[in-house]
Amino acid sequence: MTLKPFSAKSASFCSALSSPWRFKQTNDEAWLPAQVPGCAHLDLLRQGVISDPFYRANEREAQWVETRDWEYRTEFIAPAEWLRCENLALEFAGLDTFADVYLNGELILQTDNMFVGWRVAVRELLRGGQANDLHIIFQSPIKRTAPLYENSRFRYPAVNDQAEKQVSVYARKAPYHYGWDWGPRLVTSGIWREVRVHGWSQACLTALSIKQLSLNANEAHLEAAVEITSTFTGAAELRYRINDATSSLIHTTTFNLRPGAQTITLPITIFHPKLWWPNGLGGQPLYTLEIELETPRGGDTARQRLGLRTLEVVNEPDALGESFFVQVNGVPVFMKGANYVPPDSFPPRVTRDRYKQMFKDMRAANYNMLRVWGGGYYEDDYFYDLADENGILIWQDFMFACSLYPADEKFLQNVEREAVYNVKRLRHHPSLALWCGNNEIAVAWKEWGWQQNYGYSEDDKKDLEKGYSAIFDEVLPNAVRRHDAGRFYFPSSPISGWGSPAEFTRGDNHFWGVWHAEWPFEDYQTYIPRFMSEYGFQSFPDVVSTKRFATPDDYDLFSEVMLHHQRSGKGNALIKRYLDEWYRPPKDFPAFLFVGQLLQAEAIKIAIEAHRRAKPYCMGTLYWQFNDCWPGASWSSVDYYGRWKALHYTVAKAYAPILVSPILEGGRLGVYIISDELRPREATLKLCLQKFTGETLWSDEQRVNLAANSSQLQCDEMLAAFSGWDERDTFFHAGLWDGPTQLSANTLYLTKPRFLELPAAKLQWDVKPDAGGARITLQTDTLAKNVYLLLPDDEAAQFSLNYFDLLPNREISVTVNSDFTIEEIAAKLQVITLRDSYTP
Ligand code: BMA
Repeated sequence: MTLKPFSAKSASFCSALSSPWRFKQTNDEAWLPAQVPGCAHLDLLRQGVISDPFYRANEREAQWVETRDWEYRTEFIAPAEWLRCENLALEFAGLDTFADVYLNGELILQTDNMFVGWRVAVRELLRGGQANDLHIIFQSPIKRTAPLYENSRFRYPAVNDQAEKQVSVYARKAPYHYGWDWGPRLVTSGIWREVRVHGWSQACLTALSIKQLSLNANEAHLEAAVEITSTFTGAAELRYRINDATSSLIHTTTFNLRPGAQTITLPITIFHPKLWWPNGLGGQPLYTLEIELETPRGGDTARQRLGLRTLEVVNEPDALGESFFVQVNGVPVFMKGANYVPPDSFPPRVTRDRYKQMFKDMRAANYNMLRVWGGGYYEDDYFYDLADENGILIWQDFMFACSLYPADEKFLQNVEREAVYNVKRLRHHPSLALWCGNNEIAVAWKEWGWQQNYGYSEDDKKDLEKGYSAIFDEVLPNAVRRHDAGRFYFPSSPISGWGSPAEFTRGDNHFWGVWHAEWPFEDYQTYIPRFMSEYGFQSFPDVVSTKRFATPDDYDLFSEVMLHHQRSGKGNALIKRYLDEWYRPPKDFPAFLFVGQLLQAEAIKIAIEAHRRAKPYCMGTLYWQFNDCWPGASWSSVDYYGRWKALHYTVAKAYAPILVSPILEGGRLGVYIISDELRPREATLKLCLQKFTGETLWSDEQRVNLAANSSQLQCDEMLAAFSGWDERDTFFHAGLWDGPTQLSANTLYLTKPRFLELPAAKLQWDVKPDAGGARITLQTDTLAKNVYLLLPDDEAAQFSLNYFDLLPNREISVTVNSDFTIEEIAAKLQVITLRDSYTP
């Protein structure tokens, strides 16, 4: 059905300022071309002044940029359309960070927070018919905050700030810019989000909030609060409609406007509402509310999308401790996902295509939640639109992580402005699940030794605790209460630490026993919390990605470049230590990169399956971390260039709606079936114990009833009851089938890979054309463990499956997208197995 257009009488507009920009360092004479949105580093890179800071150790040579002041300038002619408006505002969606903004020589704005958007009325200052000069001077964030650091009574902990003088806490600027344990230090300055011009006459729409009053199968009742700013007194008309392809009913209301700000409330009813569900449980229908305000000589228009669902975070004492789970449309939903860090050290170069691809990657791996972690920035509107469309619930941290912060009046006001701005910007997204005050500050204060290591006096401690409380118990929750009432807020993630088993009964947990404390992978099966919001294990990018930032001379785990691209202190040594325990020594560096990824995937597979088996005691698993801001060693499952690591392929399987999970514990072989589906179903469970050569020692087939939304132990056998097996050459396989459709399959080895006697499999494959690439069909006689496919010269090639085990006498089909011809693919395709990583 076609919708009638609105009358479109209002002459308001909002458009990006598109005139060309120039930039320079304040002390320089010459202006150079700039790109806006952008930042000084990106402009310097384009001008050839600095070299790619991601390549080898170039980052070091770019450090001077953070200590300089940068100026940006553009000239623009105001078109007649603008000048017809009674009011014109310049809107800066993001200035990074300490900016003085001049229009035609007049100072119109001073900023100190990269996380907020700014709006300045400029009608009086704009010149008609001649060029207007917009000039922005960014003061170095380091120099600007240095006096605060120097004059402070004490040092604030900022454990990831990679400078000697840790000034990051004084600036409301993305913390990771100052360095993190997975990223470089590149402290940017610039116009990092769009500059727009908004023009209107008499009245404009400044904000919109939609409250869902009730929701049932027949009707949804909503209330929209429309904030209006007016320069006019008299009658106005407001027309609005909800678009959902079946209805286009326009409602009209008239009222009197007075000068200043006012709010109009609109009742909205949606009949037969379609519910929004997280990925995996249903669709993501979205409605659009369109509003048009009309006054005799002006007005404005606005639109906002919405989704209908109920969502509660249930965090309360229960018989087992303290729950932490998400309930959507009345159903407790197990959360599967990861932690998200900024996808680039330079945010303005993240394109829409990149965002789209990231959400495709999350969906392909069966995510239903992503935690936007507090050391980056509040993401772009487009990011949250994609979360809505893809059913990815967003756990939104406020941008505070692993540090303590000042809490003087000025700082608190700045934080309040930031919180209100972002809460109002993001609250309408159906994907928004919760707000969290900060990352790890509460546990750090108690358990990371800050109180001793920083030499605080008792008075210092009291002040720091008071300051903490002012931000996380007052300013932030008040902003949520006032502008997003009803949404769950909690001050700090995690709620519990991992020092004692009792902690694992309460709330969410970041379990870093594995990795930071060097505990064994098996501990993931012991330390299971009510909700696991962080845990992880590192790997390097694969060889195709590594050659983009390093040369073959750097191909050594302890080379200068590989150490430079590892920012977690003892990271490379840790990878090696765990690798030695689990795998045979890789024969060379490319083989190490391959096996290092298997190691990471192994660790996280153990954890995810343990968490899912423990449902509903445990109701969520978010591994650290989905993505990267640069190429290097990290806990990510998708590397900086967008290439899936072995981990991402493993996660896709481990997060499938139905999972069969075999486990060997003390000689008992248990097979669990976990279903996230909301309906029960029947299936066939096929089990077998096989030699690597293909000989079947035992097999079984049974019909099983899968209860909805559950984890059940389906089968429990003593391994010793079977004969003929040897842990070095035997595997256990479990497959769950619905007729010819495989719902889940899983292979369990009886010992660590390094003890396996892997046969020299005769792997054969053929390559046939397939839409946009090729289909590769592989066969083997004996077990081929961890088949790794790669097209070394095609950095964008993505295989539908990779790093998989091909079982004896089986066949598997894999598709790959590639720009190569089919002949090139066939000729260049490399097929490697785990056995090849240690045999010459
Ligand atoms: C967690 C995160 C990050 C960090 C990661 C790996 O604590 O919150 O601060 O990058 O661990 O150490």
